[in-house]
Amino acid sequence: MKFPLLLLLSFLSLALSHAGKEYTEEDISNLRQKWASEHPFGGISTFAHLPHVHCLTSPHEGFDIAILGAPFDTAVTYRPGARFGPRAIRAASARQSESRGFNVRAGINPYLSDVKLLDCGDIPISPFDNELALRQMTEAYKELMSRSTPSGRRPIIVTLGGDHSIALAALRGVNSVYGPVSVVHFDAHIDTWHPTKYTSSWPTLQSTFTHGSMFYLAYNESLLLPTSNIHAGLRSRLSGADMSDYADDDAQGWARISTDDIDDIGVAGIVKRILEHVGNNKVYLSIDIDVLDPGTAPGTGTPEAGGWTTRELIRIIRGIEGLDVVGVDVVEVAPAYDWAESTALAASQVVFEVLSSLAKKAGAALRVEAEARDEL
Ligand SMILES: *[C@@H]1O[C@H](CO)[C@@H](O)[C@H](O)[C@H]1NC(C)=O
Ligand SMILES: [Mn+2]
Repeated sequence: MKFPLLLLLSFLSLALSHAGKEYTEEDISNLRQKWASEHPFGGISTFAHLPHVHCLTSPHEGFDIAILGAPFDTAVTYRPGARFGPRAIRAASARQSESRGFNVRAGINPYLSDVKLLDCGDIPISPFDNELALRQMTEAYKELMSRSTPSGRRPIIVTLGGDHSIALAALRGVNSVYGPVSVVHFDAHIDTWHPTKYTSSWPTLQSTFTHGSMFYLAYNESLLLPTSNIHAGLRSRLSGADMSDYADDDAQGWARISTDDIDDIGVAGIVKRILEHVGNNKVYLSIDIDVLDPGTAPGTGTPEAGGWTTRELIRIIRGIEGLDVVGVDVVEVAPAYDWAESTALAASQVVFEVLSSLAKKAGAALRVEAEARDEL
């Protein structure tokens, strides 16, 4: 009997040695002490080093605000390449982090607040079939918008585009929870173009879905509140020999602030017009990086000379921080045409400013709820 027992013991000790060293809580805490911190240039690239969760497949992981990539660019009218936007914006956000995230302009560190932020990764979107792509994006947004935050509210999704057409799917998602909303749209272009404004002798249903027509389609699907939408930063050429594009835009319920208006009414005047126009409505905030001057942000699909500086855009975004924003996109970053990450850097700063506003508002709402609970 002795021999088999010895054999058994030696097998056991072999098995234990494979299990490796035993760690105490103290060992683990020592390891954390030594290795947990990340340099800005290190680590796997998520937005601002936020934790990454594949949210679409993790329904039990609650979050208040999510970064979501929409790497899609097969609905563009000029330069493709925005499918690489989410990666580029994440990489350019590397110097943002919990430990260096206090926003002096906003007076908050969005990464050190009560509000739970995640990087939800990217939606897998077909690059071969735009009908399927739109269906995939729509389902993804509806799925994520149906989730609940840790305090039982609806989450806010901040999308990194992708070309601008992704906004149609995001608006469908927002609509599935809130019904029609106001859109505050920063862009050099109106993007309310009727699909027939893109001349083609080969009309198909699918070719009506583009990054210049998605707000027309959103209007057509009644996703927008009538007369409560506003563009800011417009300066592109229009179709034909008259203002009929603007007449169409009027008919779809939009007001317009041009790029040049900043010289006449300043940042404060622009902020005032946006706030007066949308008031207390729920707002979808859509920021096409081509609203910036291509000298600042060359890495984009349809650049238009003579735009705003990043500083001007940031000051406008800070000015409208009180809006009731329920969804956001920052789109049209196409890094192949970028210089020294400047477009991606501008986009990552814009996202930071937006996250600061969102975290400030959501944090205040959480505190009000907590106080109400304490009084019970
Ligand atoms: C939307 O487009 C369809 C097809 O062109 C049209 O029949 C319908 O009247 C449009 N709806 C609105 C609200 O414009
Ligand atoms: Mn656009």
